Amino acid sequence: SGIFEAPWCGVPLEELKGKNGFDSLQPVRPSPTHIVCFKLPLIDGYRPEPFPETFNDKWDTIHVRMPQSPQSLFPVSENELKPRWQLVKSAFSKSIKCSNDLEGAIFSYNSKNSQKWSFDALHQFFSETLAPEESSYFFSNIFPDIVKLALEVETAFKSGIPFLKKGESKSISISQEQAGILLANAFLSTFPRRNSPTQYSKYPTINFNRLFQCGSLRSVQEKLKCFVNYFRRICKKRPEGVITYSRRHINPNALPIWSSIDKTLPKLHISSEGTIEDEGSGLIEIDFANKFIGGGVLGRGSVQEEIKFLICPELVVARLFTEVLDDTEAVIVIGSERFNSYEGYGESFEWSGNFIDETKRDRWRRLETCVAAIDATYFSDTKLQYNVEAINRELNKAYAGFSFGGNRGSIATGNWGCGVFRGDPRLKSLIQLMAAAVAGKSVAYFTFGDAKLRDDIYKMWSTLRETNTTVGALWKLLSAYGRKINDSNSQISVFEHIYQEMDKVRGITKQPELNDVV
Ligand code: AR6
Repeated sequence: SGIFEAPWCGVPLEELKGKNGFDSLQPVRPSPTHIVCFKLPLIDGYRPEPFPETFNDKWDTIHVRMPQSPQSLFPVSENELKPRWQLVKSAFSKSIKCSNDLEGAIFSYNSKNSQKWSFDALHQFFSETLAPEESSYFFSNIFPDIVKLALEVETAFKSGIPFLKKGESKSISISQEQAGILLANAFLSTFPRRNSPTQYSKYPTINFNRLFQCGSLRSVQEKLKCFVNYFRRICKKRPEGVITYSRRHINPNALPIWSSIDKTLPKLHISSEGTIEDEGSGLIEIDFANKFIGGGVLGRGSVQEEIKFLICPELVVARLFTEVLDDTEAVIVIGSERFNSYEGYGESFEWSGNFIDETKRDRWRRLETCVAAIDATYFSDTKLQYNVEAINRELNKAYAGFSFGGNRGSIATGNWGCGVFRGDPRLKSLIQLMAAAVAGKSVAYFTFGDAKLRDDIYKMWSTLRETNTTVGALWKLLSAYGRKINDSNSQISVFEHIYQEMDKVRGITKQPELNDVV
């Protein structure tokens, strides 16, 4: 390979861009399955205004319990309950000058249970990570605005935010400003009952107190920089756009019958360089998710999903209302903005400055960005991934994340499920191509530096296209491989198996030649 050789194969990326038709992906129209928390139509030159305007508190199991709810009570002594929101307001009416003050304020309205550890990561951030003048700048200039933002939840959400529950297909649209208000509350850890290990065990954590308690990990300090930069930015200039969060549930009887799909694999761009969020931006970006959306973003992890959520903090809002994902479910977020640049990965993750997102907006003022979260299976025993049940599960999951907005758009993906979750990228690339074929979408695949993987997948894809191998035929090859690998001691790889089987079929259709017979 010469030095001028391109790092990619297949169709050029430009050919896959600009075909998403963002307006039609998920229109912003209020309905029983689409809750819109701002007034429509949006008026040019004005920020979105909250909707509804009349107060209608929702304190039940199908709505987020909001911090300002009068029904949220907190024991101040053995036999006295007080509205918790009053405690929050009074905690922040006092001046907060350092992380100890902040810890004290947050503890004043949180149960003893969530105070088991001290906020060591937070203290380290303000005493070591930031320079003294940066810390004092934060507490005098940024923090008061975060408090102000958080307290606006009273006017910004007068009625409930529904949960996106298991089995539902439902969307929530909020303004970016409302997202900021929710995140400011998460930062101050005001969401009631969300720290209890049992009550909301089917939901991700949302209050930041967990992150503040996350020890002395370098990457946690870098996470705090991401959030502080986000708050600095939105407090200085309130964002004016809107975001749609959707949960998609595919009914079992609406799932593809994989063995009988007669489509062939879709167009592919495959590159060993570039990332989903940079080169893939503008496409449907796949989030290599945890079934608890956002994974360890408010804890210790900093791999693909967490990093995406750190550079686009509005994605973290999905944790507030998204119940743990089931096998045929995905979350789609349209319109989230990127605020941060980064370097490194995992333990070496670092905030590397501000990021100005110049993506244009759709007719509902959403940035034309789309993230589709799908959680792969974690394989402690990697052999199990080749079982037909496991393959079907991943096919259906990918299909849930890819098959929206009609037959257009392209998927930006890569080694989904093949890092922390230990999957085989050669199998997973085929699974994703098969799901994209049924969803009618092209694929941009980033191998994250692995040129051999790029070449292997490209060669396989080319062979399957040239032979017009259908998704159904490929599914049969894969399930035969699953049986072979589990019933025998065969060490053959999935790609070798496919080539061998295809050669056998060719051998049958070909007229046998003399030396073949001998
Ligand atoms: N662009 C393209 N490819 C990437 C990128 C990127 N930005 N980042 C990583 N990769 P992993 P999983 C490649 O381990 O196995 C989280 O905690 C790289 O080759 O993040 O599905 C979630 O919350 C990497 O090894 O995804 C889940 O709990 C591979 O993608 C869990 O991890 C897989 O990235 C999911 O683990």
